[in-house]
Amino acid sequence: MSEIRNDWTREEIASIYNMPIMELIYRAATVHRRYNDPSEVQVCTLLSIKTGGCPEDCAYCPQAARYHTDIKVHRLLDVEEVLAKASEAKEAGSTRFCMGAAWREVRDNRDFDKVIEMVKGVNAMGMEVCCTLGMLTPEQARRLKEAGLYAYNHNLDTSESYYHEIISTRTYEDRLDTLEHVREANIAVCSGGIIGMGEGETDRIDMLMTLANQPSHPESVPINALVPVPGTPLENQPKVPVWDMIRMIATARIIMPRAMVRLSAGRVRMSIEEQALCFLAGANSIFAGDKLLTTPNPGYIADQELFQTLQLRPMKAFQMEKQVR
Ligand code: SAM
Ligand code: DTB
Ligand code: SF4
Repeated sequence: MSEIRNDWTREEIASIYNMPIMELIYRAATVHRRYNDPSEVQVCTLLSIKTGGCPEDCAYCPQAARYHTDIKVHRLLDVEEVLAKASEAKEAGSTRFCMGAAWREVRDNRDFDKVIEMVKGVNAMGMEVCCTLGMLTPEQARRLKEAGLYAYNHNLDTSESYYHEIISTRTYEDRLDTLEHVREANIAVCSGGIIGMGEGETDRIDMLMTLANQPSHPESVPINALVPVPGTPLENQPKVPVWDMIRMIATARIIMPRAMVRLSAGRVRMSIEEQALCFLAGANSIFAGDKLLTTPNPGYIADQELFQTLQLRPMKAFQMEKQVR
């Protein structure tokens, strides 16, 4: 049941997702142990290098210019400032540093030149460097790779059929095209989604199917619980039940056994016990630091307690390179 496959059917994934929860956690934990060291968790730090003012209309996003949210908008940070933050993150134990920009797509301008310098600088510190900058052309992906980019985050967010309910300013096909450009440049793909946006179970299953049936599995799969931000169209969405997060994580783990499954946005509303169930179900990566891009995240102290209580160890950098598929 747990070999690496890219031909999962909707029915197979649905029957995994809907398994009795105890059985599901047990099966996912079993797959996790076969392919990964369950005591290791990758610690990544996020930094918003350009915040707000985005022309897109993603219904969940506080950074879309058209919604009135209470965020501190700023233009692209300077290279030195970003490298100083990366060095702080390294000191605090992060092995991956991910820089996010509120762009629809990358443009070939001076800002992109600056991002290239940031990538070179973080790479030189010995951290895995990741970016999430919106859509990329094949040439831009190659340029990032040359600068030392390790991974690129570009989420599918939801199923193809629910996508237009959430975003109207681009298509699912646009997303898949960028993922292809990233893959072809030999950059590790980081792609996942968000739950709690009013989608149905079949949308969640379809999204996982699309991810698992890519030509190769994403190296990492972030599972985000919607952080409802006042001023966005999804501000009143109810909290995602932890059991739904566990089902998503466990299913992702079973169908993509070697991927880093990241317990991403939403940890701030979860107890240590709830997060423990997510790790048991196969999550092996988190974002650390008191801020995600614009919203709160458990801080350093809380996560130290989490690691100590659960007796987990932060993973070393570049461990996945051994397993290039
Ligand atoms: N602009 C680029 C893009 O959209 O690809 C990169 C930055 S964007 C903020 C990165 C990801 O953050 C989105 O794809 C989405 O999955 C996640 N995200 C944004 N707002 C969120 C929220 N309120 N709750 C959970 N995840 C969110
Ligand atoms: C991902 O899947 N989650 C992170 C990262 N990739 C870029 C972003 C979460 C953002 C949550 C909302 C915010 O802080 O602005
Ligand atoms: Fe812009 Fe990305 Fe936010 Fe969409 S998710 S509005 S593209 S920053």
